[in-house]
Formats: sequence, structure tokens, C-alpha cells
Amino acid sequence: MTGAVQDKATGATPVVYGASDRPPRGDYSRAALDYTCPQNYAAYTSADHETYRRLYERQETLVPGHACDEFIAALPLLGAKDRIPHFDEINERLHKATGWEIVAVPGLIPEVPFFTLLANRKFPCTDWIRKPEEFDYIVEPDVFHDLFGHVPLLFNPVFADHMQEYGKGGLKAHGLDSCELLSRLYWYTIEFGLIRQADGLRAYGAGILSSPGELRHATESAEPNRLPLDVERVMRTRYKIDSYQQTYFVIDSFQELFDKTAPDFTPIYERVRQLPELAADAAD
Ligand code: HBI
Ligand code: FE
Repeated sequence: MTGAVQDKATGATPVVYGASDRPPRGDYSRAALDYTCPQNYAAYTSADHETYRRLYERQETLVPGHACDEFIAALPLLGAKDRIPHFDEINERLHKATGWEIVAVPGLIPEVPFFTLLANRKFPCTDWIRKPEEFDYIVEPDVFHDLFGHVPLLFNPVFADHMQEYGKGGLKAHGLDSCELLSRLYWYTIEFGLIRQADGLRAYGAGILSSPGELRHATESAEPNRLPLDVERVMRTRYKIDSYQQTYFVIDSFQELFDKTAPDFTPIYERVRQLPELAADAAD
């Protein structure tokens, strides 16, 4: 993480993860000290709403047969499909369902405020949307990735509890200097996780669910490795942010995800640090 310029008004600092030549595009001067900001609804143009509508329409046709049942059941609860939804509308339903709420942020935020929000059952959603020329691929999360990819499963009670535990675990990992190891777990589960269901292999990771190409690659292609979820194996595995994943980890239920990530990771971090790292495409 490289914090660039500190904004004088709020103290909030823009963040970039991984290597990038571009500065983060969000306007961090809008953010409070906890990095949240009001959803800047008035700033959306009709072209922005149209981009959201087209992204939603394309992705909605792909989810049957590729997304997990819990995601498909909850997707309509996002509300409006033909424009960017108001976060407040979603929150009325989400808060009743699992006690979670979504809060707007200007983009990627540093780990400690990110984990603090999750630990308090608040999910940070980027409020701006990609430009039409980035329709198929965007490096940073935008409002479509955050809403469509992450929010439906926050309506599922087991997954919702898991996300809060992840936030608490992140704050602990920060104290143990182990955020990088925990980030791999986030990457291979919450962003790129697969689940085996009665009808076959399905996606629950937000990075897959919000990507038209990766939905098919992850669930159907013969190319990638698919391994049973093993926390130590995941923490040893590097990941790529600029291509489809070469390895996916598979669970049989959200309860399995919750149970396998419940133990205290302190001794696991110690052990993993003694072991060699594995490449993103390592097969076993
Ligand atoms: N900030 N807005 C936002 N969204 C993320 O997914 C996110 C973040 N900051 C940190 C972060 N993810 C990573 O550190 C995860 O590995 C936890
Ligand atoms: Fe994400």
C-alpha cells in the first residue's frame, strides 16, 4: 500500500494496492476520518446510470448455472436494475435481514479502516462507476463490483457473520503484521471463491460474480486448478490481479467457510511464514 498525498481537510489518504502507474481516481477529500462519505448521487450522469443498467443486464443473464443459489435468491434485493441504486434503499432491506449496512467510500481504503467497518457490520461500497471504455474490465472496485458482487451474500446470515469475523480477524492480523497472509484468504474466498452445490460448481466470490468472462472460466474451464479450501494452502499462495485466476479453492457450504476460518490464526501465520510461498498456478 502506498499512501500518496494526505488531504488537508480530512486527513484521509488515497490508497493503491499492487503496482499501478495511475493514482487512485476517487476524490478522497470527500471522506471523513473513517473514510466513509455520502453517496454522491447527484454526481451520476445519465451515462453512468446507463453503464450500470448495461452491466447489470449482461451479468444477470449469466448468473443462472454459474452463481450459487444464495446469491441468485438475494440478487433482486438490490432493487433498481435500470439505474445506480440509492444505498439507503438497499439498507432498509439489508439491515432488517442481517443487521448489515452499506456505506459509501471514495474507492480503495487502507486496511485498518476497511477492517474496522467490516467488524461493525458496515460494508464499504465505492460510489463511482467505471467509464464506458472500461465496460469489460476494471482494476479498482467500482459501484457495480461492490454492489452486484458483494452485497447479495450479505443477506445470507452465515456469510454475513463470516464477513464480520473477517473484519475482526483483519484488525488482529494488522497487530501481528500478517495482513498480507490474510489478504490472500480474502482474495481466494470472498473475491474468487467457488462452492459445490447440488447442481454443480458455482461461484460465490465477488470478483467472479461481477465478471462476465470469469464466471464461465471459473466454473466451466478445464484450465484452472480447483482445490478444496485449506487455510494454510491459501495463505501460501500468491495471486494475480490482472488475469483470470489459475487456482480456485472450493467449499461445500458457507458453514464450512465459517468453521475453517474460525480458529485463531496466530499459530497459522507463524507456520506459514516458515513455509515457501506457492505460485498462483501451483497445482498441489
Ligand atoms: N477498500 N474499498 C475497499 N474495498 C476493498 O475490497 C478493500 C479495501 N481496502 C483493503 C482491501 N480491500 C484489502 O486489504 C483486502 O485484502 C482486505
Ligand atoms: Fe471486491
